Amino acid sequence: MQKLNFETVFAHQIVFVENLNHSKIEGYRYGSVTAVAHSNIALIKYWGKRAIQKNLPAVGSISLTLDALHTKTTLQFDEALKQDVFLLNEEKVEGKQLKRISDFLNLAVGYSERPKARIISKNNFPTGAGLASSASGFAALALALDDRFGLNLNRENLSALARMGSGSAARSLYGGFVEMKLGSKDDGSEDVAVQLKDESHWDLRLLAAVTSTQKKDLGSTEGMNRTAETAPFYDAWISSQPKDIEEMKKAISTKDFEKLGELTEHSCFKMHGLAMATRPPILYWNAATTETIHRVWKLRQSGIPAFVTIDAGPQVKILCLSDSVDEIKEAVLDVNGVEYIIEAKPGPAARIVHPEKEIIR
Ligand code: 2P0
Repeated sequence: MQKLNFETVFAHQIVFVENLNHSKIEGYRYGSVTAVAHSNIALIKYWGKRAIQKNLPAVGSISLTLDALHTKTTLQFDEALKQDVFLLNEEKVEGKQLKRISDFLNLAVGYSERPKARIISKNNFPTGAGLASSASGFAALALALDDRFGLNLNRENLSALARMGSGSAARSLYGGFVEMKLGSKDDGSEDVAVQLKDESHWDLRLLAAVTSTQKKDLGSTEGMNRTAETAPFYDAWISSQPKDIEEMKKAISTKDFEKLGELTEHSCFKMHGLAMATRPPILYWNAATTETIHRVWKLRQSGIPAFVTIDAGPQVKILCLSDSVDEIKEAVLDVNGVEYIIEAKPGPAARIVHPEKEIIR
């Protein structure tokens, strides 16, 4: 361990910003570590923050971790570096995106002098296109950081750390069905994610119909802050969320697929309706998004249980059961503008891996 003399937010497994100055960490580990975290799909959506600086969500949310979509991140601290180096999908990242990573490391490690980091990250899916790359990215980074500093944070505190990077990242620390809790305290101590059921609970399928691999014009953070400031239905969005959360938890534990699907679609369209009512309006969809929604609804009318959900991007995610996958794929691939489909199952928790042993797909 290399000794360091800067303050940290990690006081007794507590990762609250106000605990800066409370303790000193021992130091960091030489060499690199590699972590893998999977993306997640929100069944009950997160949109809006109650505290921007600490990144505290304004609503709780529920997600499903996805096996097929992941980020693999190798992290090394190196005192020889003059600034953080971030390679994403083999390309050097600079500017705003690098600053977001550096700010996250500063926040986690402390604002004082810290060794600079070399971060090599790979997503096995399109980045910044509404497939939750920031969720898997910050979850993997939080885990790698925990390892390099020997913090041994428990999962809840790891989720709080990841949340500081990106709200949805808190959920990617766990496998299966996950709840991001809405805290009431200003310090964020209750804003942690917990696992509801692990990935073996329910053999669902999530088909992501990719309609564009372009990066979105408006990031989620900016979008949700604009919504909070200008959307006339924002208060109703916040006040109606607890009921959706409770009903979704019941649908998951009883494996009620119709209810799970109905609630998932409701939360999706409530969020997008809210985004559309923002000034200026936010619309993440393209023509193929809308066409795919209608195609799935048509399939449902013909007796195939399938439900859509959409995040901050134009991809349509279709929740279904394993025996209808082929039929749905065929119908949706036929939609003009659908480029390809990613098939996912409930995925595992974020973990430290041997860099060579878990090959990115
Ligand atoms: C979600 N989304 O629950 C919702 C649904 C997109 C639509 O969380 O500002 O990247 O970094 O906390 O987590 C995407 O927003 O936002 C998101 P920040 P994040 O998955």
